[in-house]
Amino acid sequence: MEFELMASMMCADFSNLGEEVRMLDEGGIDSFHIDIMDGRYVPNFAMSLNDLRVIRNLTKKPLDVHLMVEHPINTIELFMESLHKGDTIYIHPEAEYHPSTTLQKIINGGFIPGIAINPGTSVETVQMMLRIVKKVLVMSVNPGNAGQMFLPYVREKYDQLLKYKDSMDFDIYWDGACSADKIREYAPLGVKGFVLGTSLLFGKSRSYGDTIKRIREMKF
Ligand code: S6P
Ligand code: MG
Repeated sequence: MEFELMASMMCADFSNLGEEVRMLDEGGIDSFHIDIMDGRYVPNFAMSLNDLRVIRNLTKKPLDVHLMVEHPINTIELFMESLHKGDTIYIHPEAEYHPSTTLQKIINGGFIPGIAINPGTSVETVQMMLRIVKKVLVMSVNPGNAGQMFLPYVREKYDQLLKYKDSMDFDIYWDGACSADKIREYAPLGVKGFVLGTSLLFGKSRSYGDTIKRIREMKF
């Protein structure tokens, strides 16, 4: 079974960032998930432009940029200038007056357009955008922090999106409280990728490479 694994870099050890990226890269991670926060759209600051630039220069693998900022249209060019074509940019539709304009800008820049859907946002609210984007990042926790509890009511949203995804041509990604049992359950149903944070990858006694291998072999 094919599925992608992304490392949530806000959970990495920033005192040793170069080594963290190297170990994840060599350990077989598919891409690096970069949580950008502005302290307004979410009540936290995780990573910002300089962190993204450093990581972009440390690896050839794709970056997966999750913008948790108000009105990303105002600053998106700074991010696009710092990325490689083919990297992914997710916006939160609630954070933008005209999310379809911002998504079009992402497409025109040569990046993969995505939306992140908060636990409290319905699929119906973002229905038309499903026709524009290539990726949908389903938040299984409220945005802003790592290490939170899984919110069980989001299961209904995964079920709904799984029904739409083939006819509308987008892939579904999991973000938040991703444990091994969730991958075991949802990868066979068609969820394409999983963001790994403190629940499964970081702060454990196992090496990143060992954890990633075990997840891929479903030996967890
Ligand atoms: C949350 C952020 C996520 C977290 C990730 C952490 O605002 O978008 O990407 O970093 O969910 O994973 P975990 O396993 O600690 O919940
Ligand atoms: Mg995220």
